[in-house]
Amino acid sequence: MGEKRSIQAVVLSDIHLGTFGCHAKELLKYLKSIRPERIILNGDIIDIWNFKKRYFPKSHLKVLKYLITLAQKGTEIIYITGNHDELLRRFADSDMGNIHLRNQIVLDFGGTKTWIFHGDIFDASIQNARWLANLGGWSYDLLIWLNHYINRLLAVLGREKYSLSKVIKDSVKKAVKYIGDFEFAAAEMAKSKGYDQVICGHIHQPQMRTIETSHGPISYLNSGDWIENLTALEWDGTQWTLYTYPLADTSEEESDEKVDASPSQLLAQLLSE
Ligand SMILES: [Mn+2]
Repeated sequence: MGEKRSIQAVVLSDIHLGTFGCHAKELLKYLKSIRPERIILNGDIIDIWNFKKRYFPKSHLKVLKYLITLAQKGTEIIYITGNHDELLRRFADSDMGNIHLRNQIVLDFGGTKTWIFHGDIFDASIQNARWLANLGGWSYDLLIWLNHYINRLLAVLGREKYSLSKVIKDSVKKAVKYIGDFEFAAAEMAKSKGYDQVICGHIHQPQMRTIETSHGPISYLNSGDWIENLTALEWDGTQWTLYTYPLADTSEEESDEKVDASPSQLLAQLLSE
């Protein structure tokens, strides 16, 4: 690996360590390519919901170990809780060396007062299925393919054709509406509270844009996720950039050894390092 890129801050969210979809190897590669002064983990980093399934490959553990090593070497890490790691919420505001656990935080970036939180607080107010926002292209293709065979079967049975893709298209429309509603809700709330900028995660939709609210314009940023988009927000001291991990470097299959250990064993292993 060549020179590490020095950056002041990086925001990551929705890594979902402990789930099959998490691109931990790619994330570790990315983390090793940068030298950040401060790392902001904006929720759903460790997927504690899925912890009981005992899926925690070595590559996922390596990410945690690497982050802890960075903290020991002086990198400031702010861990903001999300809904998949909400178990940590009751420990919020605790500090362990350079690691700070928070439910939300307000930071200054070049004179811009920035409110950072995960974003699941809007789930109850936005009326749309959460999973729709994560509908990937591959599942659409799969449904078209499936639809083809369903219709062949229906034809054999002498029944009418059925359009699954129509259902999907409507769902995608709903997903797009959900994303728009979420971004607007975050912008509106942040602006009404007097912030100049808001950074969220949660919807797995990377973004950097200005949103017009009833109180004026506000800068809305979202760091995306490490399931589908493999993105991060980087602050170089002057401006924000949305980093996207190069697709060519993505390994599709996980050839990982599974670590078969209970959460408490894993924790003990981590602490003993
Ligand atoms: Mn979330």
